[in-house]
Amino acid sequence: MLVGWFAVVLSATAVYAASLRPSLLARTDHDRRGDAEALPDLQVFEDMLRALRDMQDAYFQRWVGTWPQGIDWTRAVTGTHVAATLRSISDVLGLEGPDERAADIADVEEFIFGYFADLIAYYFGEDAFAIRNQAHDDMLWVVLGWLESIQFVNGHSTLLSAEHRTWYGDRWIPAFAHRARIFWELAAQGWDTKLCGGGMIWNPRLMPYKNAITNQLFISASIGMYLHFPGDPNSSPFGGRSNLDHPRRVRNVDWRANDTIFSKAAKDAHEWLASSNMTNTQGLYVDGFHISGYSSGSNNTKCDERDEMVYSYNQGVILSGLLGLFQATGRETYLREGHTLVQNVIRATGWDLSRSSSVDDITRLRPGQLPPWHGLGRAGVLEDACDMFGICSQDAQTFKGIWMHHFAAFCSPNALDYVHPDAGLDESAIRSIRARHSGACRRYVGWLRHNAQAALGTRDKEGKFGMWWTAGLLEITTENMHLTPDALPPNNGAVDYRNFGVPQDRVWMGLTDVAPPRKGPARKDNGDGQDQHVLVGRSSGAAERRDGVPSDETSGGDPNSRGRGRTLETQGGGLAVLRALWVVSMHES
Ligand SMILES: *[C@@H]1O[C@H](CO)[C@@H](O)[C@H](O)[C@H]1NC(C)=O
Ligand SMILES: *[C@@H]1O[C@H](CO)[C@@H](O)[C@H](O)[C@H]1NC(C)=O
Ligand SMILES: CC(=O)N[C@H]1CO[C@H](CO)[C@@H](O)[C@@H]1O
Repeated sequence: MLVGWFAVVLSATAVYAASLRPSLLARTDHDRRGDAEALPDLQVFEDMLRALRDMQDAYFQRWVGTWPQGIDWTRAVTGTHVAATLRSISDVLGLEGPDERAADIADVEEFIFGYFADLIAYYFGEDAFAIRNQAHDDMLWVVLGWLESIQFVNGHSTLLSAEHRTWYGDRWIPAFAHRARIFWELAAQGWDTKLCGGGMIWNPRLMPYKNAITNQLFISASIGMYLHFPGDPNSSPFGGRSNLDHPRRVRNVDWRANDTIFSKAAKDAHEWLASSNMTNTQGLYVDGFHISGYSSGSNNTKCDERDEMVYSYNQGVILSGLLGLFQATGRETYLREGHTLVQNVIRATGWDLSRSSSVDDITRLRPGQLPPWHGLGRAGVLEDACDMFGICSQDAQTFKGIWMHHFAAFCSPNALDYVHPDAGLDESAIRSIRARHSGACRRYVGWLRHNAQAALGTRDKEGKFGMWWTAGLLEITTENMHLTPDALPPNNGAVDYRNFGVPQDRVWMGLTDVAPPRKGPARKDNGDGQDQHVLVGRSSGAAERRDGVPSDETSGGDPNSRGRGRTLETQGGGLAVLRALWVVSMHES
């Protein structure tokens, strides 16, 4: 039973493994082999709840209904993490036997409703007016967040009604659905076929840039709308039928559930992205495309000027979209595409799935020595290129958590419970697809556990997670950190605008150049591979906190206190990797 369990987690005074259903307590393969480093599953569950509680205690202000230190899009992502975690907690109740469930619901319900109240407060705290004027990707995070809340509410309501209990959470579905619909509709204006044969424009106020994130978001949000949006008869803010031909409206209809406008948008966007040549030789998505000559009036309309920057989140958001496309169509190729991408990411962290271990022998490293960079990490740990320098911007601090969230959606054990009736799959076909999918997801658990362990190693005395997970695994300090040239991400001319800001130049802004594009962090090698400038992680303007808190330059040996340090966004990342491990490791039991 969870009764004592939840009380103890909430007061955080002790570790107490209550009598959860035995299958939930099932030890993993690692444990059976006696690997002392393996995390017992219940510990993961407790750490996940603790990460949620700490995030809300430290960063959520109830009286304004928001996380004041966030920015609009990172708040939307944070809300998504909260809703997803509530879903995972509710799912535990679903796995319990009827007697235990009945006994536990009352206590768990208090916990759940406490954080669900935060989501309701955030519904009003979210600055919907500001986001209306932001980029198309900013809008789509909002859609994904409220769709996540809708899925949590639906699942939890179903569970409680089976217990003959009324749950008032579902009163909020129309509001959440309305917000999701408004922002999907606004973002859909970014779909453009005049340039590059299709694709979403990132930001209508800059030179045309078609990037991975906006297109992946549009795929995931659109198929999510198709599968989970319950319809929206509320025509605000356009004020009823007289305004139905408002130029920003996609279609003059009431917004209904199961509308193929959404599934068509998702399929078109997926088809365009797949044909856009946006992946590099490692099979990872690069950031996106400009159109050469566009700003000087050439008639070129091709996406032919590629920014080679690789960010973790660009490999993640599409995963929930691919799952949704499978659920809508029954076509297993979407799942295979997702597994290929997941495996490319895992390989690019320097992890060998067949041996379930790091390709580099990390036990032989000298203290502080960084193993080689593999494209999106090292030592088997997911890492963004800015992490090691301590210069990640508020955007970049959010990325790895986003990857984990969408990976968890893709590999959730109940991901394939629902397949749309139009997909035309019979139960035996679904069963064999489920078995293949589950078998593939199970293989990722060792890597995921390794990453969660690294992230847990970054927690400070207050339990706050840092951004550079690798440092938590290898016990890197600013004093002992030692770089060899192969430890550095390549400087291939990519423009790291997420960390350094959009260059004020012709390519991005269509202006006469006023400043040269930033080519990523400065890295002068002083001979022995050590770079003091890099080690201190002195940051550029864009990497400083946008919330006005001065960045902490006195690192005290902890590489995760450099730059912006521990923040709402890094806490969200810690929460997301623990939730991913909790969810995906269910494939082992
Ligand atoms: C894909 O992009 C790469 C990198 O910009 C380029 O070298 C290659 O020629 C492109 N391939 C096609 C088919 O356009
Ligand atoms: C673009 O412009 C060039 C030179 O002005 C011209 O030769 C070419 O036919 C044009 N292409 C298109 C597709 O209009
Ligand atoms: C036939 C069908 O797929 N109906 C779905 C329409 O949308 C609602 C709400 O999302 C679903 O519950 C139905 O299953």
